[in-house]
Amino acid sequence: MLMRKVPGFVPASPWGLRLPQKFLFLLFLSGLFTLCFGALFLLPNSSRLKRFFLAPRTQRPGLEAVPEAPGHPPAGAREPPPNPAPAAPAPGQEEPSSLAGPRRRKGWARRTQPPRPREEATAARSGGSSSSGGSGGRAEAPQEGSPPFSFDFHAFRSRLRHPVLGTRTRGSEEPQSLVQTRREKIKEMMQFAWQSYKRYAMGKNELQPLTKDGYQGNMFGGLGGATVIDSLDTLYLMELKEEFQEAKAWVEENFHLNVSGEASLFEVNIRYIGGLLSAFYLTGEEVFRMKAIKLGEKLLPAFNTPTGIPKGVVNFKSGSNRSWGWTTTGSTSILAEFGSLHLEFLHLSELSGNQVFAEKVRHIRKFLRKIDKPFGLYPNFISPVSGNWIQHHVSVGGLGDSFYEYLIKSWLMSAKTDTEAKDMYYEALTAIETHLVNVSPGGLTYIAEWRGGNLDHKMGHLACFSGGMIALGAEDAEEDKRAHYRELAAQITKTCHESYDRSDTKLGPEAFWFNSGKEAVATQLSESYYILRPEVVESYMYLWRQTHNPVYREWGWEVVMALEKYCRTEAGFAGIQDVYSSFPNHDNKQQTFFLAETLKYLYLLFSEDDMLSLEDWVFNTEAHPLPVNHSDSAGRAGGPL
Ligand code: DMJ
Repeated sequence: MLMRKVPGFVPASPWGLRLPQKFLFLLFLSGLFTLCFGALFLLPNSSRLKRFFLAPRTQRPGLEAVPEAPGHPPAGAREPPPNPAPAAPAPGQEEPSSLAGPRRRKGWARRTQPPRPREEATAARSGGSSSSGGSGGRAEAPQEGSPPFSFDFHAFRSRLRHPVLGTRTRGSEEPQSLVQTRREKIKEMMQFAWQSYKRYAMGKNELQPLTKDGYQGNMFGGLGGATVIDSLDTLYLMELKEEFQEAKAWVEENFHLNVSGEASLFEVNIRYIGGLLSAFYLTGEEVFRMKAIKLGEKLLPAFNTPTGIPKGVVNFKSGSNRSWGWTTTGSTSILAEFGSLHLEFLHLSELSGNQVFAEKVRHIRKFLRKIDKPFGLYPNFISPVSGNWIQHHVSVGGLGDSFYEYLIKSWLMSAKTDTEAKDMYYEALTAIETHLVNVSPGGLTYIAEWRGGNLDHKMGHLACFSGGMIALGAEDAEEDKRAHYRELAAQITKTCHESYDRSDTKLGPEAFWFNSGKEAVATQLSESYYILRPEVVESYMYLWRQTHNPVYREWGWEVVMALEKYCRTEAGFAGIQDVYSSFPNHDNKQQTFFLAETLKYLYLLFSEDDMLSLEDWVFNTEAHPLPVNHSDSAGRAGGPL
């Protein structure tokens, strides 16, 4: 309001306003401002104005001060390694993932997502598919206008409690102890296995050491290099730097995902996705993260079933799925297969920002939680269509094994927050102990197999991982059960050692029985083979870490000696057809899990406990280390884990 000057009147302000008028004017102005600003909140989400005014919060303060990540870089790399800009796809190479993060800026990738409006967050969580698990399909790209996702590798590394490779592995002035000499021997075996593969079979899935060529197989949908992917983290861990660089270069240049065959959901997940995830978490190299996510997307059609329980086989070309033909009526899903996705899929969500992966496995968990279980046991087969159990065959060995493993490891990987997994694990273990665990007349504890109430008094080599699993889970059991579980783990591991010790080669058979006066031995030739499997040395490693009883290192060394004597050939390691023969025939296959698991667990058995500390890492069922979801110092958790 304009005031005329009146003689003798002293204006109340330089603008000539009286006090009440000034008050009214300010009131009007503030009302106008409130109205305009408030209107911004009523605009649609995509409004540019809204984004302009409500600027995204960028990185958390203080991240720049995080010190360099500890660890031991591979040859020619710094740690943390630089962030190479993603290369353009070579001709014939796949396009980048729809979930690909942005080209990384200088320094480590950072979690730069601003808080998002509720409806955008919901869309991202559902990944554009129904949450029932019945729709599957491709994970959605981030919504237009939503900020690009990036993973804060540096912050992740700063939250680890121990250096990845431990504190006492480098530059030690100590004289070579027996333990160090033995560890070096295992490293040499890995080097030999890798170099043989590289020489005769590079890029193929497995080495055939007798014919000195490669084997492609049909389990991986046309993907190649299973041995490369399965070896990455073992090479890194053993500081075989040149070899690691060879493997990494192959992944960068030759690991193509535009394949069109039929693949095993389980095998691709535990070997390829697991191997790539570990390689990323160990090195921060973007190529591993990107390939893991893109491959994870290719697995999603397996979940297109009425129940959301995935089928075992996915067709990479058509996106169709099917069950293994050999299962009952050819339409059955296998507990160990659909129950061993949880760890990797949570990490796929963690590293992509897309919740579709986590939703798929959480749905499986909920489904299994609710469904009736005979005597609390989980049968090995279920219909992904009706959701009913098929047959009542229960086993802690093949077909069931890693389902139980993933329950306790989900609990541990969640930094002990996933109480559902914990409860399911201990309930299942109680049922197993009640119905399956037996002691032989000779005093050997074993886990039998259950067929609708009848027991097969046999244990598969695969079931020998359970000593390690029960030891791992013992510490979080109810207090009055801890000692009992430690003892159970030790007894089962001792039985598995007996199955090795009672053979001529000191290697264990594929299955061993406890009947007709026989104990811990195979009863027929068809079960007498050994294919470089890891489960027994896996349990030695966990039992060693828990007890530091030197017997586990002695037993591990017996295996090393036997591998050298009976499985080493001129061109790599091979399985043997009869562990009870002093001159066994070889099987012409150097399994990928020999490099991923057997040699890794042996190496860890002769290393310090803080190398891949169990406080920081869980091993997937192919022995690929995945990090525990530690909160940062401000209590912020890492994401969906
Ligand atoms: C590996 O591929 C995995 O450990 C899987 O869980 C079952 N066993 C083989 C090795 O024996």
